[in-house]
Amino acid sequence: MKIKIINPNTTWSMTEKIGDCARRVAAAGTEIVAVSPSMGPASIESHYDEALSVPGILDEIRTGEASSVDAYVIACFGDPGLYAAREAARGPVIGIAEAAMHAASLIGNSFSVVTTLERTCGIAWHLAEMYGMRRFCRKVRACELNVLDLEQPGSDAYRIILAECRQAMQQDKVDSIVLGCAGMTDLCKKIESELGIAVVDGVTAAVKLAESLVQLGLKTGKRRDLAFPLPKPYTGLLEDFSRDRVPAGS
Ligand code: 2AL
Repeated sequence: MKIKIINPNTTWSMTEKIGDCARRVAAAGTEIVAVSPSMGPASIESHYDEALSVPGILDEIRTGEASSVDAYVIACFGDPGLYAAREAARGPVIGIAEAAMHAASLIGNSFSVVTTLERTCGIAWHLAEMYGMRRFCRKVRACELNVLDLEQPGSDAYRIILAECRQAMQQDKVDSIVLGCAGMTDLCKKIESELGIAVVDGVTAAVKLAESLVQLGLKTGKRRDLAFPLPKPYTGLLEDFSRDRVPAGS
């Protein structure tokens, strides 16, 4: 099967890291294609960034639909454009916050999220609420790191994230820690072995969930809320998103 992982920011070092970590957990027969859209923000750390990342994500879904992709992962912890992407795709589309929170809820009764900037904590709480994960989520903790600090060799990012995870473990009394940024995917197992607590990374959790759904033959429902978008013209910068027909099989 083919899983397309869309890193909605345009920082390719992060995209490559995400692809590498995904391939490490993927089953032997799974092809992982990791991409960044051709348009979008360099990093996503606000509602504004999220909104402007969505056209690029939908463009990647459109090309994926033309190249036999079985499932998609949106690899940004705000899960930007998740439902719009589901409307445009036949196969499953999984967001990494959604995947990580659900995985954490299956291995314990409580988790804390450790994310990048304080200003993104509201986004994580909003997602927890929307996914019915509010009762599992004890705290959303920020490290006050910019997303792109995670891409700087020799930065203090690992030490700062590890310290925040340790605080979460000791103060929040949780069963697991959810990493709140796709750029933290490579740190997951290192933090886990350092602290001795389950650490859930959304990128790898989403890949395994996507594989399961594809193997079960489950696709995105096209009968109601997530039906393909109606054909209509879009103007200006969005002209290329115009649809003249609903895809077959809807
Ligand atoms: C993210 C993420 O996962 N990728 C990105 O650019 N921004 N979210 C976050 N809270 O740091």
